[in-house]
This record gives sequence, C-alpha cells and structure tokens, in this order.
Amino acid sequence: MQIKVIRKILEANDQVSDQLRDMFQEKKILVLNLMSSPGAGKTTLLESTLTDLKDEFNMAVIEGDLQTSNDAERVAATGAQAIQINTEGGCHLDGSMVLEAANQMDLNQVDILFVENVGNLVCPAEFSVGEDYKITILSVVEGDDKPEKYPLIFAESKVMLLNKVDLLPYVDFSLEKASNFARSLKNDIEIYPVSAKTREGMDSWYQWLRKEVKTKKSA
Ligand SMILES: Nc1nc2c(ncn2[C@@H]2O[C@H](COP(=O)(O)OP(=O)(O)O)[C@@H](O)[C@H]2O)c(=O)[nH]1
Ligand SMILES: [Mg+2]
Repeated sequence: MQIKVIRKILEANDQVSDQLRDMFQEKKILVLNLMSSPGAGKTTLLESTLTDLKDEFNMAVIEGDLQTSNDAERVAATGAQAIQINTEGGCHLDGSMVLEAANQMDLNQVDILFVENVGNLVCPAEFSVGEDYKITILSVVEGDDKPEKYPLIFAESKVMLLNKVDLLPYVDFSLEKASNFARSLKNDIEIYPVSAKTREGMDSWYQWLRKEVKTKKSA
C-alpha cells in the first residue's frame, strides 16, 4: 500500500516536471538542479559562477531551503535574478514548487537557470524539477566514501563537483577513491575538483557550462 502511494507521488511529480521541461525547452534555457549535503558549497559555487560569467550569460536562480531567504539574498547580491522557496520541513524541491517559482520570474532572456535544492544527499535525487541535468557537489571535508553510501544521487548526476579542494591538505580525502566510486555508479559522470572559494579548477566547470549552453541553443 505504501509503495503505491509513493509511486503516485512520483508519477504526479513527473507530470509537472514534463510541463516544466517543455516550458524551459521552448525558451532554450539550460536548467541545472544542484544537489549536495548542507554546507558543501552550493551557494558559494553559485556566487562565484554568477559573478565570473556575468558578462557571458543571463543567469537566474531558484533557491530551496527549509527556512530563510539567506541564499536568495546572497545570490541576488551578484545581480542575478533570484527567488527563494521555503519548504518548511520538506527535504527536497518538487516540480510544483519550481513551477510556482518559475511563474513569478522573467525567464525570457535567461540562458541558465540554476535550482539550488534543499541540502541532503537523499530526497532530492528522487524528484525531477524539469532540469536538463542534476549536478552533485561533494566537498572534500565530507569523506570520500559518500558516493558509496549515497549511490542514487551520484548515479543520477551528470556532473560531480568535488568542492573545497583548498582544504585537501587538512583532511583525509582521496579524489581518486571518490571519483572511482562515482564512476562505478555512473561510468560517464563528469568530475571536476574545484574550490568555489579560491576559484581553483573553476575554469573546467565554466567550460562545461559554455559547452552545454551552446548545445542547448542549437538544439
Ligand atoms: N574552504 C572553503 N570553504 C568553502 C568553499 N565553498 C564553500 N565554503 C564554505 O562552506 C560553508 C558553506 O557554504 P555554502 O555555500 O553556504 O553551502 P551550501 O549549504 O551547500 O549552500 C561556508 O562557510 C562557505 O564559505 C570552498 O571551496 N573552500
Ligand atoms: Mg545554500
């Protein structure tokens, strides 16, 4: 019985996310669903990306958190259009929340829409929000066994960003071990070690964004 209910919830979400996907496709917006545990650096990565690529792309952000509009304020300070969703206890964003937020935004000239999901490595993986790709950020302070412990989110992701590499000298984290686990779950996952703080490695991430925007526009 419980399984049926869960299936119905996921099916209802798939319908809304298909609607979102059509809307985003029509406008040729690259939509990226950013997922990670709390504190891995999603908002910091957005702040750096929005600042560094400001002159190249029109970017907008939908922020998801249980409470507060802190993250929307942080990203809006870069000049990007940003809107905050508060899930008030909900552990992930779903299609209908993102649809409501998207309807309040001006997406006509937007090239990239980032959706910062609620911080955890479990629930967000289950729910599509109409994105082109899911991106998972794992920071090096969390331990290199996380892809093995939370396989679904990594198996669902197009890209894994290994953030906070500036802290590698202080923690026991093997980039190779984390990467190998992630590849065993998804063999073509793209992996970029970065520091959203010092900008180390960020150029590879930016190159990936440039490539994907181009593909989207020509589709
Ligand atoms: N050393 C270091 N700290 C970082 C980096 N990225 C984020 N942080 C810090 O990690 C904390 C959480 O970052 P935040 O972006 O709010 O994470 P979020 O919860 O995933 O959005 C903040 O104190 C950031 O300054 C990084 O690349 N290196
Ligand atoms: Mg955040």
